[in-house]
Parts: sequence; C-alpha cells; structure tokens
Amino acid sequence: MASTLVLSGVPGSPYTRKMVALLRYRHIPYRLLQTAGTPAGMPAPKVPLLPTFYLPREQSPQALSSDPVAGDAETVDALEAVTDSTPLLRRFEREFEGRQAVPSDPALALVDALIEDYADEWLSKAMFHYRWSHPNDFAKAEKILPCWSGEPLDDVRLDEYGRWISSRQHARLRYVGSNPTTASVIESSYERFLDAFEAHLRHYPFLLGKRPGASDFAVYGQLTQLTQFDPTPMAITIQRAPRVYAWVTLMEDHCGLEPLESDWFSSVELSHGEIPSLRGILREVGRVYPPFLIANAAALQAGAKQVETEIDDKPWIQQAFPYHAKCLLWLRRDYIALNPEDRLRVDQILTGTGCEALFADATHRDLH
Ligand SMILES: N[C@@H](CCC(=O)N[C@@H](CS)C(=O)NCC(=O)O)C(=O)O
Repeated sequence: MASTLVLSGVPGSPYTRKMVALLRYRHIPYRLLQTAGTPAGMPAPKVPLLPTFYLPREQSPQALSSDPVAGDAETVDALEAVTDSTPLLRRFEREFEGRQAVPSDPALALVDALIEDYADEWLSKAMFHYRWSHPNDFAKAEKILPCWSGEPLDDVRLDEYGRWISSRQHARLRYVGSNPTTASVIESSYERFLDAFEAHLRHYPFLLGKRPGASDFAVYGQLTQLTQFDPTPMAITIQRAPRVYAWVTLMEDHCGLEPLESDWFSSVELSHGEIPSLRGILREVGRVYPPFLIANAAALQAGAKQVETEIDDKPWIQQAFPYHAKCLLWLRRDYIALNPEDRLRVDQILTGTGCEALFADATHRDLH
C-alpha cells in the first residue's frame, strides 16, 4: 500500500516510541513530526494525546495514496487526527500487509494483547511514578523534556517550560495511582518484571519467540524511558537486568529482521508449560494487573470515585479511571470471541498465573 503515515510525537512519550518502532519494523513509511502540539496545517485530536496520527478520513485508494503532508486547507479537511496506540496498531495490521505484529494464532494473539495492555497501562505507572516522584528524575526531565518539544528555547523559556511541565505532571500522579501508599507496590513490581524479563531474554530474543509482537512494542515503549532516560529506574535496570537494557536499544530499529511464521511460539507449547520464562512474566502480570483492572471496574460500577483495594497484599488507592474499564472489556471481548479450542488453550496458558481472574466471569454479554 503506497502511503506515508504522518504522526506527531516526542521522544519522551512511551507510546510515540512504541508506534515509531512498530512502523520501522513493519516497513511502513512514516513521517514523524517531532512536536508535543498540533503541527501547522494538521487537524487537532478530540483528546490531545501523543502520538497523534493524521490519517485520511476515507480509506479509499485515492485518499491513501495522496501525500497527506502538504498542509493546505484541502489536506486538513481530508485528514482526521487519531490517537490511541492499541487500536491504531490493529488498524495498521489490517491496512498494511506483511511483517505482522499480531500473531496469526488467535490464542497467542490473546496472550500478546494481554501483555501489551499490561505494558501500556501498568508499566506506565512505574514510568510516571519514577519520573515525577523521585527528585533526581524530575530534575532531569525538567531540563530535557522541553528541548524535545520541537523548538529552540532560550534559558528563561527552557526554565519556565520545564517547571510548567513538571507541575502539570506532578498533579497527574494521582491519575496513575502513584502516591505514598502505592509507591512500594509499583517499585517492587517493576523490579520483579525486570527479573522475569531478564530470565526470558537468556533464551529468547522477544516475548513471544523469535519475532516481535504488539506486546514487545508496548513493553519497549515504556522501557525506553524507564531503562534509558530516568536515572533511578535506569540504575536499577543496569544493575539487575543488563539484557533488558540491551534489548531496548535493539528494539528501536528491527527493520532488518526477516521474520518467519515459524518464529512465533506455538500456543500448544505454551499450553504445555514448555516456555517457563514466559510463564514467569505472566505470573508477574497476573500478580498486579488483574486485581487493579477488576477493582477499578467495580469502583466505577458502584459509582465510586476512588479505587481502594489490595494489590500484592498491600493497600492500593487511586482515582477510578474509565479508560481502564474499557481495557478490561476489550480483553474480555477478545477472549469471548475465541473459538472453544483456542479459549481452552488460553485457559491452560493462564491458569495459575493470576491472569485467569480477568476472564473468570467473562460472558457473551461482554461482546455487546
Ligand atoms: N492510550 C494512549 C495513551 C497515550 C498517552 O497517554 N500519551 C501521553 C504521552 S506518553 C499523553 O499524550 N498524555 C497527555 C499529555 O501529556 O498531555 C495510547 O496508547 O496511545
């Protein structure tokens, strides 16, 4: 398909890094506009989030082959600003052939989606927490993030912009659930994830075998910041998980990899427990993420503003978040949509990891 995808984003945005690495790996031509705002001539998204893709409104062949970069009024009308990496990744799976990031085996694809979601919505807590609650980390972020926003800044503007970003992000710590009660849960969980992933990387180059899946790109996005930018988690990573650090560097550009269908793990071998290191990762996912998603959904259903629960046997308090209820629904939809054989295989893979709790009461009602 002859089209160049246009997106805006910045290097300090994990989701921008997730999508840029995906496009490189998939050989999808792209044009990255490095800015935190809406680039001149582009439409603004409904909710400003990075990355933002500027996609043809109509998926007609003419619309896709036109160059959406010129920035004239006609182009702006023809484009829409689209955000949210997870559905976008799947849209690009449909619209671009070859080098797919979603496994063709539906049971494996469910495992991939689950780890992708954990990375996007739980590892992101670690990323935001370390960056904005540790003084060394936010001191660095205040100096560097403004310089990544796309414009030269003199010293006064750099200083002002850095303090503005910092105070805005500090105020947002409550959305991700980073507070004195939860800090140790987040940090211990990050360390256990590193240990589990390091053990896996002793044997395999990617989460699901010898080719990267959506989950690899999502984990990579968060780890670009945690392992290679923010000083506190970077030091922890280098000390406990050098392979993870190196993996992040390699993930940035896998355009030279020639993936084969046989490079994926088979869900049959996973269901027989043949990849213990992946099970170690799923056990860490299952220890923290389902309790959070389930408590968040229950709080929203009860009309509560706060989630108050226990994660990893410790108290967890945070603001309830509607987007995470959607994440749970999407995962349940994928699970219910599996045929009985694939669902059984997913059950065999997840039983005993804690992840099975996500689907314990998933019913066909979740499809609607
Ligand atoms: N679910 C979205 C999350 C994107 C997101 O939260 N992006 C952050 C930057 S990494 C953002 O734009 N936050 C709002 C802001 O900084 O104003 C995705 O997967 O793309």
